[in-house]
Amino acid sequence: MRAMSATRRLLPALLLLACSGGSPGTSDTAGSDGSTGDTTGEGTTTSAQTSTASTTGAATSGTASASDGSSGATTVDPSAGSTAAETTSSSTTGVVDPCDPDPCDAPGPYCEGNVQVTPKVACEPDGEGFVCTSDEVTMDCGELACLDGACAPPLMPVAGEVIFVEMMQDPDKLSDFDAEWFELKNLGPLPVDLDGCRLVDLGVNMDDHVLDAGGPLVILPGALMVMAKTVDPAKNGGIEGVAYGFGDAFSLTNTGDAAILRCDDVDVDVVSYESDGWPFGVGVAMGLDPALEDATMNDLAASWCAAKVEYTAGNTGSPGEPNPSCG
Ligand SMILES: [Ca+2]
Ligand SMILES: [Ca+2]
Ligand SMILES: [Ca+2]
Repeated sequence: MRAMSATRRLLPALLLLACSGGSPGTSDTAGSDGSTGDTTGEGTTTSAQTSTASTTGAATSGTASASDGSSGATTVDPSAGSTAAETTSSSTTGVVDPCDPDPCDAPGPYCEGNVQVTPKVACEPDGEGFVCTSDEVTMDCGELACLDGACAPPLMPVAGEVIFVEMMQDPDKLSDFDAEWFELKNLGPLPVDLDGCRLVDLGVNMDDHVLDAGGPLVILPGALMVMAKTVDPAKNGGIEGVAYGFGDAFSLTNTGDAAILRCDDVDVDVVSYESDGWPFGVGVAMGLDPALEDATMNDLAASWCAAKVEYTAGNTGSPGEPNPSCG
């Protein structure tokens, strides 16, 4: 592995050497300049040293062997050349440029919600001084999450970030093994990835299923996601767009059960319901009142109400659609 890497790294170095003339004398000179490159370009130097069968201790041997023509090739460094060029040009310029060096500091990119904001600051001469003009470029991260100023793969949700908002425990005219489902909502400001999270109960069925979607299972901010026994609308009661089918690995027991979304060993949300006092029934899903969307509020039976609108024959609920108010 190291050898392959070293060979790959060595090729550009050799090409560079060829372009710069490649005589040992040239390499020697560049090599001594390039010793500063060891601190900034340590990876390149290290791998090239390995391929020329030098001993270990890359940084020190790089400097010491600068007189050696072969290792000099590794230290022909574009940064050394550009530094020299800058020095030359600035020393021959007679006019003082108030923007050189650039006195205007641009802060790094940052996040506003799921939007990456990149400040753009420019220096413009103004009389004998200068002004710093600022602008910004924004980019919605979409299905990526804006994290530390960059669009990156979404993380798993933290506690309370994704909650259960609707459940069909006891479908009518359809098998419970085909037509149970529940609906999740992302209450947070960022997309989150549920792949690798687990569906767990409190021991009724000993359910403990790892969500394995074969890739990211992303729920966008403010969005709903339906998971069901099966993604097949012909079996699940005509529900299109089911994001994940959990099959027999997870059940919503009619007589009382718990649904737990556990991510990275954190209980993101728990709903533990009883058959008495909770507003679900045969062919009736229970939906969380949209005014009470909260991981703690949904622990209470009073925060939920029975669905009234039929989504398939004999069954009421709003899978994939916002719940109506319970008021
Ligand atoms: Ca059931
Ligand atoms: Ca809860
Ligand atoms: Ca719904």
